[in-house]
Amino acid sequence: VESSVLGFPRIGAFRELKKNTEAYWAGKIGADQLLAVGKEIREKNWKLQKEAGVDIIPSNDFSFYDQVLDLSVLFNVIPERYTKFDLPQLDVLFAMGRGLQRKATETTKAVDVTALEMVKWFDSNYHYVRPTFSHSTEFKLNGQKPVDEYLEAKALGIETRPVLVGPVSYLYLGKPDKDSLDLKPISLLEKILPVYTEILKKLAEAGAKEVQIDEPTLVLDLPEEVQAAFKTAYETLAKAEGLPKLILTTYFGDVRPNLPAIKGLPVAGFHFDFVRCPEQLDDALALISDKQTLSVGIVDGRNIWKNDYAQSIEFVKKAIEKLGADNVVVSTSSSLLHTPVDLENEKKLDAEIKNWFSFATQKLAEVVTIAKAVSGEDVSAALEANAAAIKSRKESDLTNDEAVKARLAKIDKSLSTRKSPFPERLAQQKAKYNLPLFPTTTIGSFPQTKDIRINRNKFVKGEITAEQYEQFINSEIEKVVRFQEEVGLDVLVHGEPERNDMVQYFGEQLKGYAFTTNGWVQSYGSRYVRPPIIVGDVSRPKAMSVKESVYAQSLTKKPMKGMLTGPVTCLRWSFPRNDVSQKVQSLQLSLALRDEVNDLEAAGVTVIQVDEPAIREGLPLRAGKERSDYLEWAAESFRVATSGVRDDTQIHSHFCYSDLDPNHIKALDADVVSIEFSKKDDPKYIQEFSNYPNHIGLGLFDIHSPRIPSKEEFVARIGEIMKVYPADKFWVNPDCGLKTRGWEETRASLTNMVEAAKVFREKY
Ligand code: THG
Ligand code: ZN
Repeated sequence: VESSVLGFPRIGAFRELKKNTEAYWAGKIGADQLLAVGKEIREKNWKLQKEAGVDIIPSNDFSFYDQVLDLSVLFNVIPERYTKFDLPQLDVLFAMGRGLQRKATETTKAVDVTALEMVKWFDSNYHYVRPTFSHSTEFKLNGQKPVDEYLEAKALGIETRPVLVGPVSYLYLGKPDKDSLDLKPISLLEKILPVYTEILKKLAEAGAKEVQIDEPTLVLDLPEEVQAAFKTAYETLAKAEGLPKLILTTYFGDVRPNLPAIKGLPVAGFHFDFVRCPEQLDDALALISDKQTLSVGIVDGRNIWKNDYAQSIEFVKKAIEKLGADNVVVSTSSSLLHTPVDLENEKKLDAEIKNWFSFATQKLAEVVTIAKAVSGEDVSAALEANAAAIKSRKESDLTNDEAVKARLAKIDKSLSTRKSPFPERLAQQKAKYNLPLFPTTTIGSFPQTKDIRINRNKFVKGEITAEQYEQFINSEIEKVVRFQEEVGLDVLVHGEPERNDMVQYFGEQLKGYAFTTNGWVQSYGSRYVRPPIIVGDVSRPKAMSVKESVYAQSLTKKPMKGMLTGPVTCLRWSFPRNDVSQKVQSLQLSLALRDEVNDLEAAGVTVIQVDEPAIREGLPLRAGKERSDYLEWAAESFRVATSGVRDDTQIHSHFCYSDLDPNHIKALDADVVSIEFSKKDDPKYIQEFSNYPNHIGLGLFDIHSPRIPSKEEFVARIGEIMKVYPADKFWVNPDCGLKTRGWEETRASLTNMVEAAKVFREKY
């Protein structure tokens, strides 16, 4: 039985890709050097997998930004606005991913272009750049990245299996461009198949026997025409001469409802994610014909827990019994992109806990060991060590806290309901804060400067004292407060200089969590996160944010927002336990946060924002009971965290990605919400949100881009929104936190935003 891996992290064991990509953007290194770093990372990854004994090793899983964006560039799905500056292809790619604004020089034109939309990759914390099609899109091959990388591996003596996102998923995950809103991307299927055929043919000519073709949309509820597209796509490809074998690969969920769409497709095999949905095994086995293989995704690509070998071996054996050893492959459930690179680089983890974990590098050995075990090879030493680790975790005192369990059992309606309904709260809040119409605010974070990072590192390393660090943080907070007063914002924030990533920051202060020093995972482009790990029952030993917020409030008469991350987001952006339900983990977090919210109020910080940016990504991928249950416990968790306060305490919340149904947001009963909105071009989204009963800020500018919108641009956008939106409910704010931006851009953008708000105050 062969072993396979669907994709390996491409960031480098020590974030080499980030460091060099950002150096390239800053003009500090040239394209050649960046390309060389990419090549080095690929080589390391391939060799690592080869040495681990993996039989089927992926190629074209590398990307300088995003694998979906790579495909858009490869297929020439490049809106015209990116091509008119004569940029080199690498810069076109980055411009599409992050926008580009650049003054003219003697040799280059001025460039000013916004980024394409960035969206969550299914229910993960990875983001892809959304393909954007218009009637004028003409598919043709731009270069041959997959072939180049295949040949690069081959030159190293390593045979690989190239990975491509498949045609149906690629189209369905895209959207029409502003100028072609009536276009349904899936209608482009016939037009795109020739370029798929062409690139596949080139791969075969280069020597590739097999290609992993990812169709993860198969785990979604699909409209009929999309279901039908699978047959068209794969029958067309099967008819083409000289293509490699295709392994139709799904992950992140349950394919069963879409089985009719892929039954009998002329592909060489299928891959299913049996970590996420072990229940689909029987149906998967029934689907496979005697000429096809089943790739059994059994090593978790989304979490860091050691695989339970005994369980996995038994599972894979069931597949072998039905299909025979030659037709079964042992694999990761999804790409390992979503896991940190190497557990060996964690020097500070408690040894007992560390022995429960497995990062991408360790997972290579896991697929290999399981494949060997089911092939009858003697791996007894590995099996014994594994069984001991699984047992140690199950029986550990570190995971159980009776006090937390008892408190959880007592959650009831009274704990999850505000004292009065919104209209009464609003009246009291109006009287207390006396804000103007079109109140302006920001989402919470301000630029995380080099100086902040340097001081944080010094503190972590013990090079400065806690007192010196606190003084530094306080001086940063004061800077941010003065800045906001100068710019004229109405509701202020302290800027979060003390936090690296908020989820990591709170995770480090909660009991029941473990955290890494180097466990980075790509979130988008050059931005990575270090998810903390929930290992046991969660509680809050002491206040986590009160000191900074109280200090910030002491500096100003304007309202200061306390800033917290909500329970669902803390859960989603951590590696969760797999031994208790998500609901239990979320509610445990909600109790810890409730204490923090109440402490903030008691300390005089009475505007409190509890962010739930990840609430949308947590939504189960399919409609049904699991989804309705999720919506219920997610909302309940938020309300448990925020309902302990007085009516005149104003609860804010924030969501990245406005794809969330306004009705779902309503169930949280926050007084004011802000959502990411600047890249929503379709007016129907504004319409959708206009019935939201409480107050709302639809994000007015993209914080992922260095681009500065002018006052006129803000006025135009607010004007558009005011055509359907009641003025007395509307808040003026950016899309999201400003931590990834520089100070200059921040000052310019916020000044223009505040000026625009003033225009509307005059008008209404
Ligand atoms: N935190 C976490 N996940 C997230 C976000 C977040 N997912 C969605 C959204 N915000 C966008 N993602 C990111 C991820 C990382 C960063 C910004 C937005 C970021 N990372 C720093 C970097 O790569 O330079 C490292 C941060 C650190 O020092 O810890 O800025 O906010 N969990
Ligand atoms: Zn956000």
